[in-house]
Amino acid sequence: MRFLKIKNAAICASLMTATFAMSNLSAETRWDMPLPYGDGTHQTQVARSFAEEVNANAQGKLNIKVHSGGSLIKHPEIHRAVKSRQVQIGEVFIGRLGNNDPIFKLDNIPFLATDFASAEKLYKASKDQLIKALAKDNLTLLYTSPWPAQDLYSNKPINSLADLQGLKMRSYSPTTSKLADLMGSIPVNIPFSDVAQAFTTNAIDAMVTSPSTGVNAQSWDYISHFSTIHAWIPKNMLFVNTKIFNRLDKELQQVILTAANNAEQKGWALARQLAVEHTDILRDKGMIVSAPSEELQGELRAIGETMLADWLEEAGDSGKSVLDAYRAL
Ligand code: PCA
Repeated sequence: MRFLKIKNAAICASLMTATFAMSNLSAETRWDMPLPYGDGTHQTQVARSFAEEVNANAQGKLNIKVHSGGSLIKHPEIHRAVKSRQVQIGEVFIGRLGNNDPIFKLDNIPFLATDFASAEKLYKASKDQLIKALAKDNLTLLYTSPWPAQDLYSNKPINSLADLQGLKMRSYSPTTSKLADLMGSIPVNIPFSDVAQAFTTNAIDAMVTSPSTGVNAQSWDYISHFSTIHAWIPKNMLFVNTKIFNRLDKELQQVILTAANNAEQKGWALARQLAVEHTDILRDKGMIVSAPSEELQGELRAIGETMLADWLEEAGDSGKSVLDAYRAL
C-alpha cells in the first residue's frame, strides 16, 4: 500500500513535469499565413521576408508559418478565413474584394494612377479608408505591396479597341470584369494559377496584368504580343485578425509592425525594379513588346473616365474625399 502511494506520488510528479514542459512548449504561438501567389512572385518573397523577420525577433513567442500559392487556403477564401479566425493572418489581392467595399475597387480603376509616384499618392490618400473597410471585418492592415503596372497581352496586334471585339479577356476582380466588358471583350474569371492552361486551351485570348505575372507564367510560350498600356498599379495587402493581434504583448505587436513596415518598403522598391526587368525578359524571350497606339490610348482613357465616374457614384462622399486628397498631393 505504502509503496503504491509512493508510486502514485511519483507518477503525479512526472505528470506535472510533463504538463509544465508542454505548457512551456506551447508558449510559442503559431500563426498560419496563407498567401495566394506562388514562390516565384515578388509578393510571396516579400511576405516570406516579413515572416522571417517576425520569427527572428519574436524571442520564441511567435512563429509564423507561410503557406504560399493557395496551398492552405485558396485565394477567394483567404479574407473570410482570417475574418473568421480559421487562420490568424493572410494576404489577398485588394481588387478581388471590390464587392465588399468600393474602396477595394479603387485599386483597379484604369488610368487613375499609372506610375509609381502616383500610385504611392493614391495609397496615401486611400489608406485611412482601406483601414476602415478592413476594420469592419475586424481585420488590421499590416502592409500593401504593389505589382508593376498592368499591360495588355494578346495573340495579335491590338491597335484599337476594334481589335479586341469579342475576344475572351481574363479578369481577376469585379472592376476588371467591367473593364473587359467596356472594351468590347468577354470577361472570363481565371486565377493566376490557371492562366497558361486557359491560353493554351483557348479559354482566354487576352489579359491585362503585369510583366511580372507574364514572366512567372512563362507567357512567351503561348502569347505573342505585349502592349505597355500601363493601365493601373494594383496592390496586394497583408492583414491580421485584430482580436488575435490585440492578444499579443505590446513588444511583440511592435515587432510585427516594424517587420510590416520593412516589407512594405521592400515591396514597393521591388515592384519598381521588376517593372523594367520583367518587361526586358518578355522582349528577350521573343514577345513583341510595343507601346500602345494613340488611338488605343485615347479609347482606353475614355473607358477609365467612365469607370472613375461610376466609382465615384458608388463610393459617394467618402470616395470623393479620397479622390480630392489624391489630387491635392
Ligand atoms: N498579377 C496578378 C495580379 C496583378 C498582377 O500583376 C495576377 O495577374 O493575378
